[in-house]
Amino acid sequence: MSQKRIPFGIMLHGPGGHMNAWKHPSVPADASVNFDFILETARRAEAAGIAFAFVADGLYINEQSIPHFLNRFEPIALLSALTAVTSKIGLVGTLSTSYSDPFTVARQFASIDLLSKGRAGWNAVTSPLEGSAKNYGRASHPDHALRYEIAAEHIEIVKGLWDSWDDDAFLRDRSTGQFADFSKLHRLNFKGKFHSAEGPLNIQRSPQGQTVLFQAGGSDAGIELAGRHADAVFANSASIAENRELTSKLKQSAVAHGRGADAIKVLPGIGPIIGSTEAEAERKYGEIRDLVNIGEALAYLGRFFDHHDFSQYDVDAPFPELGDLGQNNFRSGTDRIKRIAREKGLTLREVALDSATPRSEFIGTPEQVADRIEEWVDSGASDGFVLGFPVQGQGLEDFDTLVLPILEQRGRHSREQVGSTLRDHLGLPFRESRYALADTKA
Ligand code: FMN
Repeated sequence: MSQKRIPFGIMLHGPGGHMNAWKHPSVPADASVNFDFILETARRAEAAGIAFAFVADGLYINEQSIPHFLNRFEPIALLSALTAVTSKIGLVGTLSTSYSDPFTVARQFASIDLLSKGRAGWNAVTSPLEGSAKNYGRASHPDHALRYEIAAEHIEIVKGLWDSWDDDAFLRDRSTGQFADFSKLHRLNFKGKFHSAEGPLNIQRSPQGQTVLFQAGGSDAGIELAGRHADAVFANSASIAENRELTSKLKQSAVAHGRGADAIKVLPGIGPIIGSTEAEAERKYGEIRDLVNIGEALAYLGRFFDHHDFSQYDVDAPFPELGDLGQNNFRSGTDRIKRIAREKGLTLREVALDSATPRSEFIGTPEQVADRIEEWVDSGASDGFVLGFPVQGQGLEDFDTLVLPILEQRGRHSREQVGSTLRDHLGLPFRESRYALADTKA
């Protein structure tokens, strides 16, 4: 067994990943807009040696949305607040390529990167919810393939703009009066199908070279985009076998794009539930499962299918035949839900309840959870994890006090961060500018 350190991130999702986490006594009911609670979580994670905090996002809500999604912080604003009151933990935020402008996105993340001294990450998502179009005055939501085409172009522009200035371009030499060396300025002059930007960007490169690029989306188009551009992938964690396959495809995609297999870190989201005995872990799982009733679980399931109304079907009949429904939303997720329902012959009730409170492989005693974590990494199913505790308060407390000490003992974790930038924390090298690389090759 290799003894490599395993990087962890933590979701900052208010009360937790479970749809009704806000009802759990270990979190404040208003956690999604309670900055004191979010800060306490981020600081505790920072002290525990967690590599980054991760803020997810969405651009459309309605009465069927997850309750704490109805009232939550915009990621850039939240990360900006956290830059000043944290000093080590990476800060990753979600921002949609379908509903943003590359020049603005490049500025926003370059600023957070500089404010945090090189700790920023951008989770580039394509936005699965069709209603988003209505909030941005668009006639329609672009379809899945088009969203990925837009994303590829968008990211290319952002990365290009991030290299506008060489690392040593700003001389600020008072003796000569020269502020910047304009021979070290690069105009991108990008004219694309969806976006264009001349450049340069009005901010310097980051202490880590460029903001770490995360991608979340596991369809073939998502894997292709990640292989081309992503430093890290936030993946679903359905099973070790499924993740081993996804990880291998992502690494192959990186290699096909002329990058190393290690250039992309695959980090599935997991929600450990830990008890001092298996029975206690089961009791905690049961408590969380009981936070949701069948009507709420049907609405939760519906969100993956663009808020499809599952209450119209008999819940105790086999999972309904849905045709192409879901293809234009969380495609990789909806494909999996349909496949598992078919393979296991599940009823709609079973699918909805499983989806609202998934039975992950990470429920058990501290030793069992630590073993499972090592097993995933050592068998090539992941490079690390994003901790998305079903309920944040209890989840982080148990992981920090019960699981991390075991991983520390086994040499797989340390409370000391590696280096100072997010790239350092994740074992990614400083990102050289494309112009510096071209000079090296010339
Ligand atoms: N979309 C968002 O708008 N906000 C998010 O925070 C977000 N997080 C995601 C996390 C994971 C693990 C996955 C798999 C997807 C996430 N997405 C999010 C949606 C994706 O960006 C994408 O739009 C959707 O999954 C469809 O692409 P796919 O079929 O390639 O998975």
